[in-house]
Amino acid sequence: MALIFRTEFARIAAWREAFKRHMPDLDFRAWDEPGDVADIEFAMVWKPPRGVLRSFPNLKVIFSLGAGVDHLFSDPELPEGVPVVRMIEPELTRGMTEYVVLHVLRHHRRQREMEANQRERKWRQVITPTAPARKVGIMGLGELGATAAKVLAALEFDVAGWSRMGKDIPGVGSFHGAGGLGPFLARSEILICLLPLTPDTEKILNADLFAKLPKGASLINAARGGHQAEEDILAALDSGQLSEVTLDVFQTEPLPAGHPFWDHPKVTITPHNASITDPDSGARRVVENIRRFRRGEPLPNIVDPKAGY
Ligand code: NDP
Ligand code: OXD
Repeated sequence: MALIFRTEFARIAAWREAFKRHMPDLDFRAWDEPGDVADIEFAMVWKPPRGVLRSFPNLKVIFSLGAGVDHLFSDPELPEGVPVVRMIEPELTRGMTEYVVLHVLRHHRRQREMEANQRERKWRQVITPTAPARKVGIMGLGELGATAAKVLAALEFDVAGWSRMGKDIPGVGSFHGAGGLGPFLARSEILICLLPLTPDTEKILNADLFAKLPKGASLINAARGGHQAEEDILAALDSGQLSEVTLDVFQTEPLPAGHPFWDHPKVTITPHNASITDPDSGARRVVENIRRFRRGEPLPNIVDPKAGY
């Protein structure tokens, strides 16, 4: 029984160690040393090159190294009938909650302005509303969005979310579907995107959507670069429709050196590290699933290929 592993990050040693700890008899193979591909039953991958997963004839389960699976479903040669299990593990969720809370608080308290004032030695008190008077909107109320929403609600922000189906989360308003989007946007002063990237959500963060937000709203996108029309973000910042944006993800990653986002005074950039799967907790989760699979039990978090998330 072999598991082939692929990451873009230089943490392969940590993953190898973690799998050894949690399942000592697992034959862990790095992507560039696959050995006899007939042995490979499991793949745990991030952005595998197109078509390669199809070349493992006995592949039983594909585990996504990330919560998002667009990196797999964009492969037209993804082997049919092999279940794709997405990553849900507590440290990934925790990391995203930290990111969202950090940047919501920065936007809420207008921290960018304070830092700009400090650079110019300006003593200027900026008065901001209280948390209950601040309306925060989260697009996507799944594993990550719902957890962040609950923590923001515990800080007493006025939080609502938008999803495909309505949700019942104490202290969090719920909007859903195409009909719910307009009213949800109309109340969102700080908008957070935690949607999966699917054909329905591609370029959803565009000029039409920004026009439906209150003037001067701000945006945090920690989901995918494919959600954002980057020219429209720049235009909305220039017009004042958006007051600031925090972006963890981009249409092209790494963000090209000449991109106008880099030195835009109203843009905060992070390098797609809002949250990264933790090797110990991620390997533990995959090993639990391999054991379930061996016992013939159903696996949690199998992606519906039709929905794409
Ligand atoms: P989930 O699948 O748990 O949640 C997705 C949410 O989006 C659900 O609430 C779903 O609605 C909603 N949704 C999906 N499609 C639509 C649509 N067309 N209209 C309205 N709502 C929609 O995903 P996670 O919370 O685990 O992760 C979200 C995304 O975050 C990932 O797909 C990934 O791209 C990104 N991510 C980014 C990271 C980073 O470091 N930047 C780290 C980890 C993840 P419903 O509940 O009704 O089905
Ligand atoms: C993920 C990511 O999808 O890190 O988990 O982007």
